[in-house]
Amino acid sequence: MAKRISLTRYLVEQQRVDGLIPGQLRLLLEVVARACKSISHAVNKGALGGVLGSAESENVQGEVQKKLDIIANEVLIEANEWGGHLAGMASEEMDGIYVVPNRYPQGEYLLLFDPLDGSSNIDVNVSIGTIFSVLKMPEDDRGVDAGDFLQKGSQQVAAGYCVYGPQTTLVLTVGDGVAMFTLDREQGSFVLTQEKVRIPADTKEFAINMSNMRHWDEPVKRYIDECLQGKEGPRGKDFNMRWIASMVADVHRIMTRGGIFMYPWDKREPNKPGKLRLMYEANPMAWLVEQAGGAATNGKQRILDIEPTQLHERVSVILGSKNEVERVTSYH
Ligand code: P6P
Repeated sequence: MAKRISLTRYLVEQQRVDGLIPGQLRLLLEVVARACKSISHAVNKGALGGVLGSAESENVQGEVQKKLDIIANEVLIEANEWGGHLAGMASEEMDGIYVVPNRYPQGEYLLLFDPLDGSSNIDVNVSIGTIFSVLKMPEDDRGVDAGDFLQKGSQQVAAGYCVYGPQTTLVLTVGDGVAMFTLDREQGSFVLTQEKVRIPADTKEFAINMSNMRHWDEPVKRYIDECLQGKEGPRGKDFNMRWIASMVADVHRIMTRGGIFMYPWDKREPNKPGKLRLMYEANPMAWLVEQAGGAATNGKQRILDIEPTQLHERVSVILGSKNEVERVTSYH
């Protein structure tokens, strides 16, 4: 069996090779990985850990919080606040930003995360995950505030997710391609299991919540309708559909075998640009997908070029196999 390379060794060697991972960023990524390991253990306990079900509270999005949403958020905050590598954090589960307390040294990075995405799947034992994005504090800065987080996705210095499924897999980019690490529970460490991940440019698999079809805009209806017509239709081939309703799991399938994922704008709430959040869901996933040779747009422009105006702003998401994303975008 090929020699197993740990996450730590991979990051150290990458740091030596291309300097894309300064020491503080390597520390940040290792701390986040350790936090994901703790979250994985909590998730895997399920009913035995008394962690299922609702926390009887709502987050800033007005969504009912699951106990594990809050646990995962606390794990990430507590793991990262003391290390001296961060100036602040932002989370789907917190209204405002979290400034590293004065009793700890301040670092130059900003960490944004959805601590447990897909939490409606927790109680039914379907894969869920953590999504994270890393930005740098603006140079001339005198103290972190919410405005420092409002940077385009193209400014990210690291992005990744950890999917808690049959395996616990950490997927990471620092701008030099995408690597995947599988949690070795016997060693208690993440081990490199794939690098230079590539998404095929074409696919026969689309992921969208079909129950919203009557609310979609015409370009999305046209694209899906053509897929449904199969071999006899304009696409000349049959398509398959998947919808796990856990973005991390749907995106991981696409990172692994291609496909197109869509959560487009729809007429249900016309003032909302989409359901998914730009800063800590769409931006990290868009960078990972592009780093693996795929594409990610909001139907009209590259997601990574969107200038954010609010921490929790939402966006329409079309991402995955490059040729399919370009086709849908051309229909808009
Ligand atoms: P729907 C999970 O709540 C999430 O934010 C994404 O992970 C997922 O892709 C989407 O919402 C599912 O939404 O409307 O199909 O339940």
